[in-house]
Amino acid sequence: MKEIRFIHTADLHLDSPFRGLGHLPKPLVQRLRESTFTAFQNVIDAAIEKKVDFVLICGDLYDGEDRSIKAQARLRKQLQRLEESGISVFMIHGNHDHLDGGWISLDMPGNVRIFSEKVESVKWIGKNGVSAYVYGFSYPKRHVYSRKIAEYKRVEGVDFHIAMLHGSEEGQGGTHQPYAPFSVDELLKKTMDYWALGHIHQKQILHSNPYIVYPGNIQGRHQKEYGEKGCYFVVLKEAGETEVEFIETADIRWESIDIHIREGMDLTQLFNECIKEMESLRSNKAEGVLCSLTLHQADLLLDNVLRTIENEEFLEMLQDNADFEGAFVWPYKIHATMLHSSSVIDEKLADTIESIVLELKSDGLDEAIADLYSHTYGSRYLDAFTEQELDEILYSAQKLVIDSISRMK
Ligand SMILES: [Mn+2]
Repeated sequence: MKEIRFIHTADLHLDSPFRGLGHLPKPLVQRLRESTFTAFQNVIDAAIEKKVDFVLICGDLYDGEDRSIKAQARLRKQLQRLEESGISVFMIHGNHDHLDGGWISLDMPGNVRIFSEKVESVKWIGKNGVSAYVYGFSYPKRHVYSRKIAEYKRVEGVDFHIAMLHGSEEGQGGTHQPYAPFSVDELLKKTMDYWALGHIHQKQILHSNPYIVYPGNIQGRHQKEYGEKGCYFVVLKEAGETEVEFIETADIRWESIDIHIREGMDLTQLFNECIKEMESLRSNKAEGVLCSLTLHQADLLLDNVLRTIENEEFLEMLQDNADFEGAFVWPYKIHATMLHSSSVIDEKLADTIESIVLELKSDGLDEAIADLYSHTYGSRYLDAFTEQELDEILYSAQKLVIDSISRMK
């Protein structure tokens, strides 16, 4: 039976600067600055190990528009490893690494096909005669708002059809610019066997059979890009059943931990619980984990314990024995939330406020801040709020309302 094996990756953001982390230990900062390269090496290792036919790289290879020479040289080195293993590479450029720049370009090895700004169809023929068309285009400039999807046309005469596209699904909102918009229905109408997407950094399978996939980025660049990061290994089969497997590639993973404080909890208990939760995040691979801790209802702690949290002594206790070689778990921040005292206002009113907060949590808050993200300049600089940050905003709002009412009494 005919089949094709490939790796689908996107949003490498090679040489991301990891700004604003100067307060972290030096060896950790060094490892973070190296992490996009390490993650890409992990992608290439997987491609070689899985003996794939080709690798699809769906845009935003470089983080900066200036495409540092360092990033290009190291990308080339990894692509050469694929060339030595007889693996082809299909590559499109996205909004971060569009074609309209004044940078110096290093030539890529002969196994690499870079798509131009027009939607192209490139024929691929494997060793055993299996054939495919790979479709795609590169961003000619940073902002591409047009419906490029209209230019994708299936060309008959091969076994498989694989389309690459750096763009956003319509109506997703969020913080990503609405570049090269499409709807899932539109993609399905093109009757491709696989849609290899890029642009959205959170991995998502929009459709299966045929698969429409955002692999997400290969390495989280800050706390909002948390959880597993990696690429997809795909086996397309003639009979139609496609297999997809997620492969984690990040060198450092961002995570968060919630600790619920109980009345009478002492310092040792709190410490042990934090350590236990941190250890549960430890990876069995060489991956490091950076975590933030949220202590809920921290005002239930004894005053002298609470003080060690406020003056960061407690965080330093948890950060002891920092070793940033291989796998590690390291807490970089502790956040404490306080249990509000509802005795200052009457119970019924407190319940009403609580239910409004819950309502906002499920729906209204997104709507309330939507204008920020549709703003041309705002959307460029703002990242999406994490669940935790949304909780903090709601908590502060709730506290503000309760405090104001109490003062009126
Ligand atoms: Mn990107």
